[in-house]
Amino acid sequence: MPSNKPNQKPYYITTPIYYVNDRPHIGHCYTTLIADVAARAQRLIGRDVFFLTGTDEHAEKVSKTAAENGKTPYEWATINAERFKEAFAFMNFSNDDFVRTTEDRHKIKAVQYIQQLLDQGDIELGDYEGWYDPSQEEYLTEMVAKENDFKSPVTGKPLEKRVEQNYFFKLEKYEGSLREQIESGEIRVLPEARKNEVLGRLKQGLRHVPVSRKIKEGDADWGISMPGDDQHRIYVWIEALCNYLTIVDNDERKEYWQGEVVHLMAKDIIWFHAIVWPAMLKALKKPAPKTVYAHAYWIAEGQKMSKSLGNFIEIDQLQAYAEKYSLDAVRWFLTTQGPLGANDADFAHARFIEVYNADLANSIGNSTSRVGNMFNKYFDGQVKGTCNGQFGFPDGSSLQTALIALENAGKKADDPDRTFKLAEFAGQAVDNAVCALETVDLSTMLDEGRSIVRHVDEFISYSAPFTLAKQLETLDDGEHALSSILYSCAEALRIASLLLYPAMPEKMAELWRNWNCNHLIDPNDPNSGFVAPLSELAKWGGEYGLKPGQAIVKGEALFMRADAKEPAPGSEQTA
Ligand code: ME8
Repeated sequence: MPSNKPNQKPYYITTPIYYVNDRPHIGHCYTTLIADVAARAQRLIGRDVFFLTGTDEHAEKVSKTAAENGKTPYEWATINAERFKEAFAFMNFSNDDFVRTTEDRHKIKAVQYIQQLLDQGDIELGDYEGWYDPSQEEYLTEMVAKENDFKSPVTGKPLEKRVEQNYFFKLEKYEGSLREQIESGEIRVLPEARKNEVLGRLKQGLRHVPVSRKIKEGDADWGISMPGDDQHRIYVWIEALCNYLTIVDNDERKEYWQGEVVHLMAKDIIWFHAIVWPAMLKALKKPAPKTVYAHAYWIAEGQKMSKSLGNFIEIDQLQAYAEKYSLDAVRWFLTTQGPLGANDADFAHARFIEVYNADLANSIGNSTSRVGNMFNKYFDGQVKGTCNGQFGFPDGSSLQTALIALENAGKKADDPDRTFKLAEFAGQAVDNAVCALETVDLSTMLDEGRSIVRHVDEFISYSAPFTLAKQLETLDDGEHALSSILYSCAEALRIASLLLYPAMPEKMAELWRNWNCNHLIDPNDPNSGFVAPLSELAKWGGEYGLKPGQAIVKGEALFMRADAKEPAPGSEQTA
């Protein structure tokens, strides 16, 4: 049962480590963005977070493309690892580390784990015949190969029948315990549809998996040797999975593996993460990850993205969008419209504009600038008085005054008995958001933030403070009513901004600077830590709430409205 009481254990979130045969694209940025949003949200609720991403370098396809480009594998890996680092810095990811599997800190530990498995008899030498997918560098079972017509299920390229003498990990030994761990929820495979898939495939039985590749003539000198046998290299997948542990398997970071471990990836590689890796961990006598979350795919303008179609959304295109609409708008669109659930999501320009205008320009952007403008116009840019956010009750004189003003202006409220409890509404939204975070349900978390903004919009339309402002002379408590309404709107928006921060750190920090909110240790740095946990920051009128006398600077609108007719940035097409 999810709870809104933050789990106090350290939180360790990872992304796949990406192949460096090529440049990063939207898919790599997406998974890392989701991890970033989750990491920022967990830090916001006050947890000790470690967020790891990085690059997977010892793949055959890396040495092949390096040769095609006239570079050594390491030179080519470095060029692309730098591109990943730059792209991730551009996306404003807050990863605590970036691992390259060519680093000693990874290689040394990975070899130790393989050695331990050899010593224990979990790994043995033997003959192996199977269907190899060279584009994915993995063996497929006979059944999966047949189902896919002996073509790669990911790239459609033909599979190769390979017979090799290899070292194997006895995966089948862990079949029962894996089933138990997944069924009982000790390892949560999310979303639910993926859990059923994994359990279904597990029913077909497990067999041992190769953990090495025999060196062939003409092979590039690339990869880590099997301990005690330099005729074999550690199979890239097995070595890559170890990164999650190698980087925290030391005195300073070891508590992260004892905490809550969350692995994020797309559905293509769930098997390795939900089955092979937990079995290796069991054999290594290490705790299992708590969550294995496999999202679906991005497609582009309705089509699967592929090299042959040349329709991959590259980082340059995301940069062009960010330049035009702001980076946080791109982060927002990808996070809220992406394939976080079981279904693929389409990156379409028309949809981007629709979401940008509806969620950002017309909603959070418009609400904050309206409220800021009213403070400026009516109260010299200062918070006047506080309010408990309740309107329409026997003691809710403010709302009655607003309604009188409305009537004086010749308008009637649709429902004169309507009540508003903004503080309660915002508090409930915060609780719901914290609950949603438990299952990495980031869309719900962000939607709770948006629901507060919508509620404020509704309250503004209902109480019409701009009409009230014109009647101040004729109403006894008009000024008090106006300040109560504006305070309640601003305080609710401030709480909403906390929930929206993980997706839009720069824009929310901009708002906090304009409104002089001291949520961050350094208000000028959207990546600096929070001064207190969310439960304190989000308290209505609490220590971090808006205070009488606090300056509200009008500032520029956070998001300008976008014109749907403008061409998609970074392309010639029109929407
Ligand atoms: O598989 N939509 O690396 P990789 C969404 N090195 N996400 C996508 C995507 C798309 N269209 N395309 C790719 C590897 N991704 C291994 C991983 S981990 C121990 C080793 C994302 O470069 C998604 O996260 O092929 C997917 O799982 C990952 O990129 C695959 O990255």
